[in-house]
Amino acid sequence: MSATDAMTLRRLLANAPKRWGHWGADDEIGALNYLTPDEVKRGLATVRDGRTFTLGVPIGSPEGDAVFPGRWPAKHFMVADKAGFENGHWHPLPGGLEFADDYVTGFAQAGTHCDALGHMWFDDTLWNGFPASSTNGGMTTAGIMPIAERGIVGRGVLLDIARFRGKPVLDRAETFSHHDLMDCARAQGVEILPRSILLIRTGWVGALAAGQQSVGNNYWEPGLTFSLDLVRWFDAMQVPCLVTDTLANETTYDPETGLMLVLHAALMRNLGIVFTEMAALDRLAADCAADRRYEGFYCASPTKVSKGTGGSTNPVFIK
Ligand code: UVW
Repeated sequence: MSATDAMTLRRLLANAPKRWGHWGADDEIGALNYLTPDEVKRGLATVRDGRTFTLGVPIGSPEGDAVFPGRWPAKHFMVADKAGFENGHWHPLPGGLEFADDYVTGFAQAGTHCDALGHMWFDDTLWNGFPASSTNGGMTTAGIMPIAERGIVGRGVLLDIARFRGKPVLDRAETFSHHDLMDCARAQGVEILPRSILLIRTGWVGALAAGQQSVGNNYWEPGLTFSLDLVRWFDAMQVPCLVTDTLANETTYDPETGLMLVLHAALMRNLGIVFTEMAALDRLAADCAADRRYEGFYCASPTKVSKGTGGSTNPVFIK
């Protein structure tokens, strides 16, 4: 980023709200603090018939998973299998049991995942004012562990922007705002209450999986785009966690300034809103469209990666 870009980002965020210190100088979970036991009960109270939806995308697929440019897909290797017993590499356990073991390696930010609040920063400062140097060699502040210890549990609201706009999937670089979220909620007959976990469907992850979109040069995904009003709205609504079916939860470039991933700065770094990305929302969305119920109990927790910048998750939504 050039010095001018950095100045532009500072200017954009100069009057935007910031929640540093709000939950104490040591806080590492930010807006998850809004998910009090009452919010967990509010989420539970939305459950009517107990239908469950898992929101994780598969990883380690032989053809390669979609990942943000600069990353590579998870790799999955068999370490022990029947062939290894047949060729004498492995021997049955006393009693005769044999086993299959495997090894999975990949980016913490590949597949459905939560970002640690310190995953992105600027001006050498992470969430809550922690120094960027605390990322060196592993996240000693604002890593994924405190979020994983806490869990993300509450009332979830699905906002199906793609369906609301009458299309299966949003276009490359197509944007929407908090006004669109409110209009979508109204059309769906669901209320976005303060402290609701927002799940926004664009259709993008489904389109990537189906090969209708791909990650390549000039990658530019659809999504929310920065405005001061939008950041103020997220703050006023006390949104604890933003879940989307895109790789990075926001349109890749701010259409006005060309800056990249501005909401990672405005919502994650400054407000402490936890980002959960690459959720599979198509099946849930079809169900919500069928029964016109767009709220439910949302429950997720990332993997406890020691000093990690993020962690895989397979959230469960219960209606
Ligand atoms: C990027 O870092 C680009 O996205 P994510 O928030 O998935 O980690």
